Amino acid sequence: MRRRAFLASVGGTALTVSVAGCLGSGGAGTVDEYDIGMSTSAFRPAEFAVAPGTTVVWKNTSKSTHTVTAYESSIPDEADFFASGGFESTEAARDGWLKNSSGGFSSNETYEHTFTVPGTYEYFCIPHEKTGMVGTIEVTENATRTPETPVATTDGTQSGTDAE
Ligand SMILES: [Cu+2]
Repeated sequence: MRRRAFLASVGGTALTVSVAGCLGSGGAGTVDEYDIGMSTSAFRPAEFAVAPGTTVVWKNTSKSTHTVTAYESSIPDEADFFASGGFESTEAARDGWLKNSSGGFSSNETYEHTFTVPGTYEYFCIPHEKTGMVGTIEVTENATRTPETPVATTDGTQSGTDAE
């Protein structure tokens, strides 16, 4: 338990403590806000490896509208299908996009999915599939990106702020 009288009497010591705290959070704040960026017509990086249980964050770093849509025939059998917009199949996602651009997300918006089943996942962006906007997620125990090395949240809850 801390005593107010004690804190009030050691202002100099308190300052030292707060500086040490800043250094600590600065070290933790060097991670990026997302794993995979999206340029005008590409996922960057297009190939990304994560350990099982990792939540991958995509961020639209361009001015174009994109989707993240799995090829349901090119993901592990036991894996959950994933697509921005929450569709349950590749066909439903294509339909949704054609009818009202559903599933698309615009500049600076993010989409995330947690990968639990090891294997190879192929996905694409519906409006830019023809120009080669496809990507691969490899879920393997050997990946350096793990649930223990989380990216910063993009909703402002991260305490440290890095320079751009
Ligand atoms: Cu796209």
